[in-house]
Amino acid sequence: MKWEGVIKHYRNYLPVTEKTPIVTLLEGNTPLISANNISKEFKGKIKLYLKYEGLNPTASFKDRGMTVAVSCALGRGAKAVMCASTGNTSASAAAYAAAGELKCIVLIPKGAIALGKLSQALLHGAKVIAIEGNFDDALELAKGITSKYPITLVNSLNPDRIEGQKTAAFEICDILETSPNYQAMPVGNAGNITAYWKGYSEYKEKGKIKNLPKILGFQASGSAPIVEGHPIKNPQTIATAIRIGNPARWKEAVEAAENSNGLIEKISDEEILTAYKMLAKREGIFVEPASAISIAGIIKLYKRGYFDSRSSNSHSPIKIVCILTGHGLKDPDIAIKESSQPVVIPPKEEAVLEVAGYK
Ligand code: AN7
Repeated sequence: MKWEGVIKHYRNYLPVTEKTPIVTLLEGNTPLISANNISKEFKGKIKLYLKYEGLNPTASFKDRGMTVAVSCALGRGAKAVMCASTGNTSASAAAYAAAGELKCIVLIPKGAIALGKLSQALLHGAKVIAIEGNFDDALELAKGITSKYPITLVNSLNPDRIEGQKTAAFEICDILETSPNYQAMPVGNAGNITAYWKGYSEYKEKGKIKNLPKILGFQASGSAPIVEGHPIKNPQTIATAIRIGNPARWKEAVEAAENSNGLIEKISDEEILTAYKMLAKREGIFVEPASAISIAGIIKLYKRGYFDSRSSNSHSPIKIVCILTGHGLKDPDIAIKESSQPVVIPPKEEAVLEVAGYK
């Protein structure tokens, strides 16, 4: 079947009418990949799937929400959109605004967004404004300005963003022909966890799935307001995408974890980087550090015995889907920093063979 983007595919579930002008870059329909090599670590207990959202048009999951947010904004006569961003939202907003011929203004924390994301927002022609502050400061500004001026806020506080992003949950169920037992994902501003939970819940209501997955959300240790139970003034983590100290959808994130009988946990930068390299080296999948937290989280819970009691009454492995939210090329600096550098040699066969281990 011809893929025409998430709005056309799931339009009965989305807040669009015949009149809504659809701005799409044919986002969605991302692969659900079996992590056959990493699954070996779990000794048959877990079957791990990876939802590779880095393969969306701007290389993150934000595109699902942005197609709906920008289309609906345009339908309501908007001329401009604004967001605060740790990077991916700004890249996506800039691209969809360009496609929809809207003005786009993005507020980013100065010096704290990955190179790939900045290059996208700039090249797509957004007005990129760096704030001498963090994401939370930028979001406060964006909320204030969009409440006073005719500019549509396209952060995930905008319900259209959540509507679009819930389509990833539909895709997972459509492909598996059931729901997974668990779903693991990073939590930053907490829009995406809200969206997935809404998606699964709607599919259950419609009778498309029988059971709801348990939702496992992960925050970086230095930026874990939900886990700590209070906002973090100066959040820190190498996973800049989720360097957020006061999530806008905090309450909804807690509800998703509690109502699904899942949890929200914190993971150290070291564990994130280990999983980041493991995904690249063992599965051939390149993600940005924030996305690797899903795998790091599952490994941590597995080692702790979290899944032990949960599969005792079944012989088949438990199905876990990890959401890989953004592509590795978004943050090339960290990839290079975490790798050994190329060996420099004279252009001689002997020298190549020696370095390659054939001599
Ligand atoms: C790769 O771009 O908040 O919990 O401004 O880029 O829905 O915020 C990005 C968040 C996970 C967390 N993974 O999702 C932004 C921004 C990646 C991300 C998250 C983000 P939410």
